[in-house]
Amino acid sequence: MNLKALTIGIAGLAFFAAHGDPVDITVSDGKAYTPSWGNTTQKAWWTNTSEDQEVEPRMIANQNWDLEAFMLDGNDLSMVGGFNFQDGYDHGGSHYTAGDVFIDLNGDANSTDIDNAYGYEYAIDINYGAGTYDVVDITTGDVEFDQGTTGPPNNNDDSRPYRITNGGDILTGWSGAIEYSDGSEYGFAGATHYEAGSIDLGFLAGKSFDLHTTLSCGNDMMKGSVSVPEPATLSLLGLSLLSLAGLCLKRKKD
Ligand SMILES: [Ca+2]
Ligand SMILES: [Ca+2]
Ligand SMILES: [Ca+2]
Ligand SMILES: [Ca+2]
Repeated sequence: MNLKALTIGIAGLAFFAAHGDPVDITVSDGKAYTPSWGNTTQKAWWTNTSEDQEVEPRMIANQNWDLEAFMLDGNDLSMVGGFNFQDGYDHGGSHYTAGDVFIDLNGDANSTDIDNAYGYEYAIDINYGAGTYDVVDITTGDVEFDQGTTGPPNNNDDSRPYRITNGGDILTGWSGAIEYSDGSEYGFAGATHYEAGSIDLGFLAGKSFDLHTTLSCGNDMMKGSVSVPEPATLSLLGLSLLSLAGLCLKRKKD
């Protein structure tokens, strides 16, 4: 390795945080079809192999309810789906809406512990109609949640939490506007697509985190994950690059 290669290597590290190269950060939401349920017509959508063309087990299975991916472009987060984030979706005389985005910093997120904000540290509190959002610290213990219809008899309470309605502390300087597009450029399956972005996650810079979102009925939920190398790992990598460069320089002198 020479100094030119070293420079390219460091530029490569910086590239991961650059704009213009959206990365799919979606991870499996951990639910899967159980053969004993016996429904063979919809089970193709109740898989755990992909988030696209997948909804939660026993929920209505089609593109209108499909949450497809969390995309991260630099610090800008977007959600892509067959579900219409901006307008919601009408079905059976009810109106269904997309939920807030929840952020977990320490791996203890869950769908049951409402008293501890389900283990989440932040909520992106989104007003889809107005196209605005706030970042809310929800570790204060006085946060109120709306569960929508994510409960019995629908067997989808695993999709919680849906959204916050009150409490928490808004992070000054991190509120913003939601941008909408048709999301078709990402190539997910299904005829119709929607995208809601760009949410600035700059307040999480340098941190690893997990994401969660769902719909008011819990018909589909989606998780995402970003893993940032520990500072110790990065300095070790830097040191080894530098020592390699030093080694090459020494050899050139021989
Ligand atoms: Ca799809
Ligand atoms: Ca899905
Ligand atoms: Ca947590
Ligand atoms: Ca899902």
